[in-house]
Amino acid sequence: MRLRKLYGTGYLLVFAVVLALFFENVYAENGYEFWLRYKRITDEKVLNDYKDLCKEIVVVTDNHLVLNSAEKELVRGISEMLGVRLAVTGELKVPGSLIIGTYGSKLVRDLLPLDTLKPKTPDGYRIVSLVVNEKPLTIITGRTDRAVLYGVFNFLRLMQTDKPISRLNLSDDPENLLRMVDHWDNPSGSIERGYAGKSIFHWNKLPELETRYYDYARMLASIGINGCVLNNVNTAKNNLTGWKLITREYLVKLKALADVFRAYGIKVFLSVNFSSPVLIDDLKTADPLEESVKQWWKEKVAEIYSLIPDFGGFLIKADSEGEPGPFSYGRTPAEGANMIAGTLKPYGGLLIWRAFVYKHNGSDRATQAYKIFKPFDGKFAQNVVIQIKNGPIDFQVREPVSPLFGAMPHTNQMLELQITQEYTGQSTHLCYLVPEWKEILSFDTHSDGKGSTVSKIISGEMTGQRYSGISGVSNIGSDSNWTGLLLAQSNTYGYGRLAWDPDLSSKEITYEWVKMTFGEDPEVVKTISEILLSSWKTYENYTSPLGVGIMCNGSGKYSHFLPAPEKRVASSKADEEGVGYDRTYSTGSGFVNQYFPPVREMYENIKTCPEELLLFFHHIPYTYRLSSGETVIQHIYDTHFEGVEQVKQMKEEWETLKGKIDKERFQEVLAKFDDQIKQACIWRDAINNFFYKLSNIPDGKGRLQEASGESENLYTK
Ligand code: GCW
Repeated sequence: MRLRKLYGTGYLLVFAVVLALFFENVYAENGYEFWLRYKRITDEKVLNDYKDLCKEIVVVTDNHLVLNSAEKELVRGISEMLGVRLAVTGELKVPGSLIIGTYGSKLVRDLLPLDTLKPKTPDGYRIVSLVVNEKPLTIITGRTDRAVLYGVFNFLRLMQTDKPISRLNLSDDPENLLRMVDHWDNPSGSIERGYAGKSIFHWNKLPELETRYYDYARMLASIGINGCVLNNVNTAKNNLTGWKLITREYLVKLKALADVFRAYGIKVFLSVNFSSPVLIDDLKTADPLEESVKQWWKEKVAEIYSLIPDFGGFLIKADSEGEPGPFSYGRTPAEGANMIAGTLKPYGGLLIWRAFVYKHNGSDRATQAYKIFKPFDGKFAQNVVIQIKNGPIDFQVREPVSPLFGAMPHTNQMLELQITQEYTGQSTHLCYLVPEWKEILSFDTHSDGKGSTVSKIISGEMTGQRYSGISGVSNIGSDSNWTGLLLAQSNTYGYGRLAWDPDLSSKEITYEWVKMTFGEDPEVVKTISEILLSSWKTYENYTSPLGVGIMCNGSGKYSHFLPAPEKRVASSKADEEGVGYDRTYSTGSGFVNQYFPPVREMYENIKTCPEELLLFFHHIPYTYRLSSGETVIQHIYDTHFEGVEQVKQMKEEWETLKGKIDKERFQEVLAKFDDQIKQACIWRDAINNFFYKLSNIPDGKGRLQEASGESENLYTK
């Protein structure tokens, strides 16, 4: 009133606008917080229910690093979501306490003396609601501090997704022991196949620490990640310097990062070069059977563990794409891996050895990894884990599962997925990969009869192998929203959730992420979830038909982004009559033989081979009729036209969100859809015209002419 009298209403209005602008800027959403946004809960009833159960935090073990992180997160999350200031104490006083601590602590022991739902694994957490002397309490516990941290993140997730937190009785163990993220970051700051800026690891400034390191570790812990490889598997080719990271100069820097990650329950790993003794200390050889070489690794590993006692171990890309390996010395992968693994063993370290090994020798690349590794089943040391890409080629939008899964039952195996979208649209195309990963994980290899799914193999359930799990090539970079394409954060999130629990459904994961990232409005949740869930198939539609595989360009700035089907004839086997790689055993490369029956027979027979993989396994005339009654060529044309329409539709659906989500993120995503439409047209026209030229069969619906006008190649060099 007084203000109005003094200045008149005009001033008040200006004041209000300035204030509004100020708050808008302060609270501008740029994606930095990931899904850990902890927005104030606005529903009064929910807010009050939550407040009654979150009156104070009781931490029952003092001064423990990981538990401190759990406490900090709980305070932060609850204060922000409920708008309250929480007291943190060491003893129980009021109703509505949240108790965090391990089973080992006295209070938890007293409150849960004979807990029948105790988690089975060290990382499994337990959340229980109790009533003691008529007072409601919540206990978040587990066998270890790390488990408590996971429990805290899950408790906060319940609140972020509007779930009740009274009467909780949860016990949740991760399916996989190793839940890792692999960075392909180079010490120089560049990232191989990175599309979100530069590396977040600043080796030139370390050991100086940055807030971003802590925020990154928090994010990883929130989805249950417990291991992180900090550098690229390519360590020396094209003058890369990743091999230097195990020199003293860098180990001190690594120690600083390891300290940050440790507080969030994450072990650090490094990619190392197999010829490190030669590169670093000028040894004459890196032959794994040479005493001097063994001694070198022994001393190096001892040095690393003296600085970082919980160092995770090494990841090695050996004998592959220019990286050296035991083959150079006439030794086997087992001889190479076991020697280095032996030096890590006394410290509990692991040696992760990649199965991505092939040669450009004219033989079917899909067959090679199996031929190289399978003979060594049972020959690898117990702390060696063989890391296998999901498919036999290379992270294509559609590939069959690698036949190595289940083929080495006496060897630790782990699955490698690619979160970064090298072949799936990089930071321009929305391609939500969770539905694809679900298909991979639930694929039945029949390695030990029906039900031998990839997820049961990599969790060790089928084989009883001790070290197993999953790794994902990171999509994180220095962009303010971390992933470049904002919606690609859903891939990071979904990866972590699946690594923890492969049985979660795509829909569940998607809804969680959307709610935490964009809020509770049911229309918003439904619209964004549907967009995400359809995007992988849409991308497949306008890029690569029927599992044909690589259709993109190979090198240069836009490598693996633009279509170049004319350069990929060696793998698509497209000719004037037909298309597809004959990998059958009766007439083709014999790759199908590497699968267990009845999978082998299913792929061998053109009638039982799943149509989405038809061209991966068979060479087929363009006039062959698919189950829809369409010919292969017409199917190619149709899906490519349809794919572009689907992208346009995604954009239209996104537009309905205007005013329902914040302006910044709304606009950012909208602009990306415009780019995606242009790119989808380029793909559609390149693929369709390529097949038209080759087959000379026109589109039955007469669209090819029109289409070529719509795509303008923005990337011509
Ligand atoms: O697909 C290829 C990528 C390379 C990558 C390699 C690998 C790190 O194009 O960039 O190198 O796979 O997985 O080793």
